[in-house]
Amino acid sequence: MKLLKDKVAKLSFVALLATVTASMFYTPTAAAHGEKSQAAFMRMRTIHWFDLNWSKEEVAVNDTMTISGKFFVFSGWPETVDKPEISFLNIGIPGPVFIRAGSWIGGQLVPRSVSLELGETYDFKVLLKARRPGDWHVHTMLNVKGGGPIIGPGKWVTVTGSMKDFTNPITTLTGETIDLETYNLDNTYFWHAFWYALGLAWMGYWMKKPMFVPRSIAVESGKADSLISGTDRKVAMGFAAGTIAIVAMSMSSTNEQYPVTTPLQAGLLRGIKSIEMPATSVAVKVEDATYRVPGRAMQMTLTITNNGDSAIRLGEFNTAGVRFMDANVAQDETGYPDDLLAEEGLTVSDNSPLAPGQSRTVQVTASDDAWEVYRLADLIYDPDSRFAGLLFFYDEAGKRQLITIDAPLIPTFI
Ligand SMILES: [Cu+2]
Repeated sequence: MKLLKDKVAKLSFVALLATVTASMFYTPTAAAHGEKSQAAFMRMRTIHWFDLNWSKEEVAVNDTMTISGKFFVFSGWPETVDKPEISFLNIGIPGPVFIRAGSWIGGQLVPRSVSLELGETYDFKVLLKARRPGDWHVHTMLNVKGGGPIIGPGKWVTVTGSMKDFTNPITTLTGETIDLETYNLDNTYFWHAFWYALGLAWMGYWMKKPMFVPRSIAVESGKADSLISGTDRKVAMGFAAGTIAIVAMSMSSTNEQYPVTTPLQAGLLRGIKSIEMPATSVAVKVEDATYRVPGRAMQMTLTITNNGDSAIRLGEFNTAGVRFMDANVAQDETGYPDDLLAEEGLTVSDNSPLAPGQSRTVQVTASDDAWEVYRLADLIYDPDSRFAGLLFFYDEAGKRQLITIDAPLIPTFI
């Protein structure tokens, strides 16, 4: 019986070990990092990222790359997300695998939060400097105070080299060049170790003598005063005076060593310049929009009117970072993330050139597995079944027009 028990115990231990080991080596590669789980209507009705460009797909430690593009702040912003009056242009990476060497909106450096306006379009650029080797899914993102993170499309970028080579030099206004990667670390370590040691010394002084039972008895029998001797008082005074002296002296020596210091720079940046979007000559009316549940496509009936002087065709529908394209009209040349790019995902019942002055009602189907993979199909769970997106029309000269659409999106069931 005992033998059997031992065997069972041994086997379960082996099984446990195997499970732990297996789980240690199981690293699924997630292609999205957070955005999939967010409400679909929220992703479709907040920030529209477009014209994104990642300058590199592979970068060595210490080298830089840029992510640039534009974002449109949707006018029909959801009620449950605070308006982007206090927002921060962030980058979605697992820790500082890159450092953000700079970020700009409308040509202005934006190290602080900014104020954005509904209905405006902004251009942005983020300069990243590679720090940790690996394959990283790099997202643009916007943090909205009172709203949360609004995650843009992510693209895989490979960093090569060795992290120990990473440096982050800056030249201060006092003319000194320092490496922010290691600057002041020794000093931080020294002072924390010093004060920690002093705390231990104080405890050590008292711990030399018996600590608990004899002292408890002494206190209970009314002889508490006998526990603290004259020497003890001197040592206590020594610690107290010494601490104050060290604080005062080190404070003044620090002021001597760093005579020019400024407070932390903070505060909202207002007046961020948006892009003047060219006037559009296409009018689009969404007659209805549906999506089948389950399914991986949405259908729209659009009435398109061309008020311009050149014939136009619909090239792209973009919602929540997923780009549905009609390959006959427009192709992506930016290396847009594969999982978000439906190169032939857009079908238009009649996508022949729409002549100036003409109007046409067409059936448009946006179809791709991204609709399911990125859980836009999960709109069925959302409390507001409305969508929004961008339509890109191209005229004969290849000139592009951007139209935003927004309408209820009604599910159909089988
Ligand atoms: Cu990701």
